[in-house]
Amino acid sequence: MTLEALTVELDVLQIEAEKAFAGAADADALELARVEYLGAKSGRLRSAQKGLGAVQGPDKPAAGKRFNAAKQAVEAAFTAAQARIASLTAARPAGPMFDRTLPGIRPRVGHLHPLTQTIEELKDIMGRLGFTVASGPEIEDEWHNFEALNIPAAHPARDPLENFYLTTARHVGESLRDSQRGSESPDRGKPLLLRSQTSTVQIRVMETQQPPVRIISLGRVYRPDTADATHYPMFHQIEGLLVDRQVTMADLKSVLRLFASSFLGGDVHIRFRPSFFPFTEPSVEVDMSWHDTKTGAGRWIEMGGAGMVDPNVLRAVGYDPEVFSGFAFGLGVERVCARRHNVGDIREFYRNDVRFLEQF
Ligand code: FA5
Repeated sequence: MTLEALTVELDVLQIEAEKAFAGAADADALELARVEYLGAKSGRLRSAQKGLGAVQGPDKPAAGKRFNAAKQAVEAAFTAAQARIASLTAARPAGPMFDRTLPGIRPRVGHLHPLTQTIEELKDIMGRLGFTVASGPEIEDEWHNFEALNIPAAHPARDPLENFYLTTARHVGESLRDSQRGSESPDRGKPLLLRSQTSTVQIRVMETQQPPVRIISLGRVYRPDTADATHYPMFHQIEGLLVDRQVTMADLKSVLRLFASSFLGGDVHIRFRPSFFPFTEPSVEVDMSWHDTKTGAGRWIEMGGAGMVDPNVLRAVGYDPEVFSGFAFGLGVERVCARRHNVGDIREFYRNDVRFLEQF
């Protein structure tokens, strides 16, 4: 081999090696290039070194010098590429981007709406007093919402302006009362409405069950009331009904007092004010009082209505009022819940503002 031939070979080798190392995109590509140019057994530099041994005579020192220069240049190109790829890898680590030293993001855990919490708690308290939960439909007929509750056709409570009558739906005559009466339903085609009180469930239960009856019913009711701090057009009531032999007003008051102190705390007082409901006689408004935390004064708030089940209602469902008596009550769940949590406006429960709701 001549010095010129070796020089040309080394020139080409150096250029190609520098290009290969500079172009290696990752550690794998760089390793392939290293084996090709710097491989100990069959790398191209190693082959060139063999050619060096074939250069004879006075050219030998110059050939050795040229070989060493090429070797250093190729090794330097490799080292530079190694550093470049190492810095790339440090900036963008392989595998998923996960830094376990970063502070975590606490997952948002939802919880039940305060009204739902209240409903569950009321069921629990009344369950401990021996009342089981009954339910009825929100779309009702006039029999269950009015007539059986001793609210006759001419009664102002039946005014279409006081109720949400449904203009399209009509009774199809499928109620239990209808089936008990035979195939021809007297209610077929009669108007339906969104129930305005949970007292409807009293009737539905008594129609299908003989005394003793001891139930509560919780659910939505609808009235065209203007929304304000204590009213909403859709709200919830808890209805209680106990029918047995020798039930008295004293039983009613005892149950409501136990109920109030369990739910609102021991310092709550209840009072009955004489009132009127067509389905109870005598009837009362139930007020509850507590100490206003701001003024320290006691305040009475109306929570619902109650009374002894009217004999006409007992008769309407086939009970003998000479044998059985009972009490019933109906309280507004929004008002009870607002009282419990010191919320001044029941509309807050329906604004769906998470900042408000997550406090409960
Ligand atoms: C009744 O609905 C009777 N059915 C209660 C009853 C049951 C009496 C059994 C006797 C025997 P009243 O219309 O007063 O009664 O409503 C009862 C409670 O519901 C009220 O005291 C109040 O707490 C709540 N309430 C009434 N209207 C609204 C409304 N628009 N928004 C929120 N709560 C209301």
